[in-house]
Amino acid sequence: MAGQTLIYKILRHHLADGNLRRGEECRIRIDQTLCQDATGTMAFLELEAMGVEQVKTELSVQYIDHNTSQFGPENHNDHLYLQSVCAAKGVWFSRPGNGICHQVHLERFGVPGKTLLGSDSHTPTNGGLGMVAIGAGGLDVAVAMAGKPFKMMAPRVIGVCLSGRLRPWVCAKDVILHLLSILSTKGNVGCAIEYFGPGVASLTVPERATITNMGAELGVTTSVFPSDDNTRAFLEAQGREAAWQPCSADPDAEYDRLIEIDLAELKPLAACPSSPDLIKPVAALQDTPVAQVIIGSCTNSSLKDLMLAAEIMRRHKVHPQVSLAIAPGSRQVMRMLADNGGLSALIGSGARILESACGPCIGQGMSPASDEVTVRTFNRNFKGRTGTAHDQCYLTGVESALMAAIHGRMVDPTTCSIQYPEWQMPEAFDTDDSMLIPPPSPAQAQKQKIVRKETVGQPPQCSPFPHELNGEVVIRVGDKTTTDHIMPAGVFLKLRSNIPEYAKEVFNCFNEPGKPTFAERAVSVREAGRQGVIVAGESYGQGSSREHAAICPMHLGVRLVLAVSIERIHAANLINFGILPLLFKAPEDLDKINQGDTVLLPDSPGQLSSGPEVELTVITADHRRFQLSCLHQLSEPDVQTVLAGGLLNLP
Ligand code: MIC
Ligand code: SF4
Repeated sequence: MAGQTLIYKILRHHLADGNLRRGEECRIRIDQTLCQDATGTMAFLELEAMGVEQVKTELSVQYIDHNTSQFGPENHNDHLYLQSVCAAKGVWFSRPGNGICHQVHLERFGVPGKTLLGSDSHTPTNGGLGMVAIGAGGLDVAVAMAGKPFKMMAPRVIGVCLSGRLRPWVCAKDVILHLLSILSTKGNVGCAIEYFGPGVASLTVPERATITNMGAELGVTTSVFPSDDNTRAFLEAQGREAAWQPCSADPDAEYDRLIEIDLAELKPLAACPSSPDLIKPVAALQDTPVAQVIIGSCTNSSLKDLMLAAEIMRRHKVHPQVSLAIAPGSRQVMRMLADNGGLSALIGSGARILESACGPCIGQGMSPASDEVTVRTFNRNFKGRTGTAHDQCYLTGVESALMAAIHGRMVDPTTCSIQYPEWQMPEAFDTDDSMLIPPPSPAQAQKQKIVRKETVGQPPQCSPFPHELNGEVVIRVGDKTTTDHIMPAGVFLKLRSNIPEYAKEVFNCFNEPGKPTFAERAVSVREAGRQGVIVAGESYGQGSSREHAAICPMHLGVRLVLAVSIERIHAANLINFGILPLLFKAPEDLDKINQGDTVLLPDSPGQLSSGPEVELTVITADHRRFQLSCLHQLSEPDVQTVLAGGLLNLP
């Protein structure tokens, strides 16, 4: 029998139900959960609706890192709700200013060999520590906090064998951008990535975390590195040596697909506008004028990243045509940078220092000028995510971003004459946890009053799925439609706990001036007693885990999404909120359906329960009628969830 992959070793250890056979459904025990505020408010409202008194995980943490700009009372109202509900339910609370959830979790909580479920798609960042860390919708995380196992498909494992060592000026970000150039952002549903090989030992934990972080862009379920001496060194320096345990795949582990990467052969790369898989060497972009550079986000804002920035900017000034902004990933990073003089070097160079939070990564300020190039060390560059409709956003590692900040144009960093500053992991990080509030004793928790200001809404409600669906196509969208396109963040992020208001913005990037908006069209379909239908191409629902991309369409009466393919987290969110995800049996049928067409699904309980095939009738706007064969990938419990109108309607 072949040896085991690390992912399967960890999954086997956590198996609660089902078989660990690739492609089959299983349920795994979740040791830790994390939530961030933009998804956490809804997750906790759902947890309350489920009647859970105290969370049942080993550890659950709520971070405030996304909605920290606080224009108007909404964000702070959410923070107060979250702080109080965490105290009532037994959850750690990371206060605003303490940093980005994934970075802080890596520093203070992640444990090799454990499972982590987070209501954020970049939760696999902690795979850099040897965890099976998975992103999910808020409701799935609430269910895990309630102590129930997480339902997932046992993944196909892509083994990535690393050899060699990165050359100076080539960085961990280039590893994952290279992988994105091979695997792209679509077609990887049901896969997971495991890194192994002699090159692993040359990468520090923060570098590994950069790589696992952007596995989210590939659409894989999780990405994992082994836990080795570097992991131990990192945990020791965090004062958490007791959390270390070694874990790795068996030497003869078999992978479903093998990719080999010689780190020494990689070049500095960039993801070009407007998808993380449009990869070019920075050399091919040489001399492209750049107006803005931002270093930060959960991908590239560790102490290692920012010390590199500080060491280089100590001897350089920001180009007069460039605005350089820096958002340290955590308070720990910010403080160590301040104490060792790095912050002063950055300020001296002309950099603008931002809060330790997601900030510009989620469109909270720093939107670039129209059509000007912004170079960011982030993980997503979907059109408009910067807050500027006509943005030109490139994603690179810190090295290439700094070159752009100094020269005002793209420069391949391997061609520069600057000495590459080597970084040594500190023997001890600053481990002041005073911004982390631990859960009180259960007795104290019982006395905790939950603060519920007027803008903190209600958990969503949905009626059972209609026996005979009489739908109308409210929109038809193309390939790679992301959850940012479905439910914009940026200035609308503050509406996350107010579904009726937020729902007005569904698909707002496709609204045309003078014509009814998506929300208005959906509401007229709903008022006519019919159900809304969304038709989409490949890889629908890429990107963010925001369950609002299901909840808000559901609020507007959408009950069916018909697509060529649907990404994992979004498909789960649709089911959780009573929307039926169906796939075209023949992808070319996509071209036969248009906005305004009628879609009939007779006998939904019978059709959904009798196998994967579903027959629809389509009546086009010009009265042509035809049958359309579709497929569903729902398990029997999923079918029951959709028919009940979502998970919250089930006992
Ligand atoms: C993102 O990077 O898109 C976010 C904002 O972190 C999301 C979560 C959200 O929409 O609140 C994610 O990655 O899941
Ligand atoms: Fe925050 Fe950006 Fe990371 Fe999402 S990708 S968690 S918005 S820093």
